[in-house]
Amino acid sequence: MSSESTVQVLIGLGSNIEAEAHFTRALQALSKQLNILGISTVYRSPAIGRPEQPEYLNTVVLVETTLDVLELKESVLVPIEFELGRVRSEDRYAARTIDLDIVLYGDLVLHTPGLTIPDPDLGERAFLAAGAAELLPNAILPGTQKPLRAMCNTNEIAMLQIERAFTDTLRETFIQ
Ligand code: PH2
Ligand code: MG
Ligand code: MG
Repeated sequence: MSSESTVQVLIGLGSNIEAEAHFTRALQALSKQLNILGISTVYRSPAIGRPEQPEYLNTVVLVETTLDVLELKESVLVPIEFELGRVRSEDRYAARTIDLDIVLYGDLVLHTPGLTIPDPDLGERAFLAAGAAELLPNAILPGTQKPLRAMCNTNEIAMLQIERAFTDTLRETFIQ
């Protein structure tokens, strides 16, 4: 069931297998189903938990949707991951063609076995906190009274490599 009103949502993208091609394909698929309002800086960083794997590219996108949170995950994000060759394994650190995570969904706070929102990785992963704060610089982290930008650890953000040219290409392609 869809709600009547639109909600602003942050979606985290990650890939460490042919990341540029998979980001482009994922954004093409997302843009057919949602209104893409913004794309954060794309960051390159070592694979957390598996330093022997290829590096990751990560970005965060701001979208607008009328879908409820479970529809967004199950009817949009999971099918795109599947179409793009994502293989689910027991290993939560397995290399991946594309990972699409709901980082924020309006001001929703949700704790279920399958889905936790805001994404708890916001407090752990600099590329997520930086991307989220870049897109919503004045937002409060739902469930807290803290500004979203307070999640950013400036020392860790300084370690991230910025993919300037690819960021610009994605914005030119997908943002009006
Ligand atoms: N996702 C993982 C494991 N490691 N490392 C980086 N740099 N970026 C990710 O998105 C990432 C990761 C699975 O949760
Ligand atoms: Mg993830
Ligand atoms: Mg995921």
